[in-house]
Amino acid sequence: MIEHKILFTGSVGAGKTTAIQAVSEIPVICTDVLNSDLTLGKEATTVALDYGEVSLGKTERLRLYGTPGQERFSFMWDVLAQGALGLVILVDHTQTNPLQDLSIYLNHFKDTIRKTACVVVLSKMDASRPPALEAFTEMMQENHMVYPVVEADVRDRAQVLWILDLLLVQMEARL
Ligand SMILES: Nc1nc2c(ncn2[C@@H]2O[C@H](COP(=O)(O)OP(=O)(O)O)[C@@H](O)[C@H]2O)c(=O)[nH]1
Ligand SMILES: [Mg+2]
Repeated sequence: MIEHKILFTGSVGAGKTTAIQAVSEIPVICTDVLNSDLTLGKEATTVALDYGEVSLGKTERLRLYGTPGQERFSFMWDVLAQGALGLVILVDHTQTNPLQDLSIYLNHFKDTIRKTACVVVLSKMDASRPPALEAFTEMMQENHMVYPVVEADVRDRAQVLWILDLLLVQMEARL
């Protein structure tokens, strides 16, 4: 069995836990606790990590890790990024400045991104205005990062599998 480690990151509420739960074949190990920060408007939030698994055929398995969203837990981001072969950056497009949210993760994970595969996913599009997709691709280009920027509903298993496929295609192209 060949295993690949995939990391899901992005701000609080962007859909990391939801995405992993949508595809995982094992019960997702989830370390959400009651949120002490009421300004985030969420009852539970991920303080350490999420973990799930999905197999692809009989020979490959993806180990899916979700990072804690809040920047004050960013020491965990580096620990989790070790050995990752692909990074999914989730951007909650209902937020006031999704571009700025993306830049936090592009900056923090820039070394990982250059070494691995990456997909930027704009989430919660059903509840949001239409995206300025060019602005996102421009930001990636300014950082010399040529990776897909897509819209997806990560509650939908098929769409999360599609995101993983976008990563795998890049990983294969590198081999
Ligand atoms: N309306 C809408 N809600 C979504 C979508 N994706 C995720 N959610 C909801 O957003 C909430 C936060 O998601 P969660 O996975 O906990 O975010 P995390 O903090 O990144 O782990 C959950 O209640 C999800 O059901 C979406 O595409 N549209
Ligand atoms: Mg979470």
